[in-house]
Amino acid sequence: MSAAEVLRVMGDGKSLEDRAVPEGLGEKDLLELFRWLVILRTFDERAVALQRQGRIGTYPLYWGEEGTQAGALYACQEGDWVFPTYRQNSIGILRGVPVATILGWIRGYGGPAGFYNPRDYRVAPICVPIATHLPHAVGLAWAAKIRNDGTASLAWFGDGATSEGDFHEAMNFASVFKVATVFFCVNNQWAISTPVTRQMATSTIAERAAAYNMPGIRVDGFDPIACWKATRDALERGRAGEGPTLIEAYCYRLGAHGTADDPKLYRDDAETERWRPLEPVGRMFAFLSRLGVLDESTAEGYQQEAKRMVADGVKQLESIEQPGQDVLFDYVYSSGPPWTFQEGLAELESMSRQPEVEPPTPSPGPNTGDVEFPREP
Ligand SMILES: Cc1ncc(C[n+]2csc(CCOP(=O)(O)OP(=O)(O)O)c2C)c(N)n1
Ligand SMILES: [Mg+2]
Repeated sequence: MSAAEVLRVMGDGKSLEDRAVPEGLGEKDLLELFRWLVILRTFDERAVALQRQGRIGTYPLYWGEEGTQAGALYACQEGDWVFPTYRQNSIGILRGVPVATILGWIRGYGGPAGFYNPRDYRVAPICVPIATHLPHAVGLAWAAKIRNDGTASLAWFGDGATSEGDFHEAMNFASVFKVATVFFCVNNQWAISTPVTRQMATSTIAERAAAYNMPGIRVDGFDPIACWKATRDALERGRAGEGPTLIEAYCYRLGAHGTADDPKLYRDDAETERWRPLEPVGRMFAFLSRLGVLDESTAEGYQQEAKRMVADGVKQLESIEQPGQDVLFDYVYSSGPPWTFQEGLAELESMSRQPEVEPPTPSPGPNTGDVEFPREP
């Protein structure tokens, strides 16, 4: 397959044809994968509503990217580590992280209320700095290779992340040392307001793999089955000692960058509407219905289960006593705080006790356009 070809299994019932379900995915798997999509979608929609109600903080929605998450995770073995970004914030739920913990993280809680122990779930901390988790994913797989324990790692990241040095360093190291890392790039074509055409001079992300002598596979990112297949093949390759793979899941960011963003300011709604019919949840439901694997009532059952799961998580979150600001520092220092710590903390506490002071009104002064710089002594 050339880098420009897009691997796709699910058609759209119109111009895109259905292809055969790849070997290794039975009916039970297809249903479970669909169930995962429904859980992710339900969480995402509820989280946006909670943010609007002021019950959680700014939220990076992923509406439409569920297939890139569930499909890739479903291909992993239990012992494999996954490295999410803010965009895959709730992936841990599919590995048993409580819904309330993820919501607590989005609400800004520290400590156990807003954080899970990554080792318990083999889900690395949700990464907000762009691409910084990629070298970590490679390091983990490198350690596994040295131990020869068969563990692989998978890291999701966006199109924008491919412009970071960490992306290059991780790809280079992984390919030189032939570690079992799957670089799963969700090319949703936007990095906040920067379109992918301003991100790179190549026409695909997959072709950039050639620079590291690793395979670059392009899949339909709205097709969870294609995402599963590409990831399964890449993991097999990694476990066989053949090294890393770059997967480009080509799709489109159907929602805003986050709840604090308004994409109307920088892109045309008409383009978004062209991509919307390809979104994975409705499309997989239609595909599985055409195959005779899924019906309305089973899908409805999944939906009800997911709604209950998220509603219980919200209840649990809101029953937790809100932590104080001192938890901010709980996990910062591995060998105790530095000697300046108490002094800094006292200052912070006194600042938060001070009444708010009205800022002085600036005098208008003559507007000559000249800027006065302080003179050197
Ligand atoms: C190192 C770093 N630089 C800048 C930012 C601010 N920032 C947050 S999200 C984002 C865009 C990332 O786009 P992309 O990698 O395509 O991922 P997407 O948000 O589309 O999932 C930027 C620049 C950051 N979080 N970290
Ligand atoms: Mg992006």
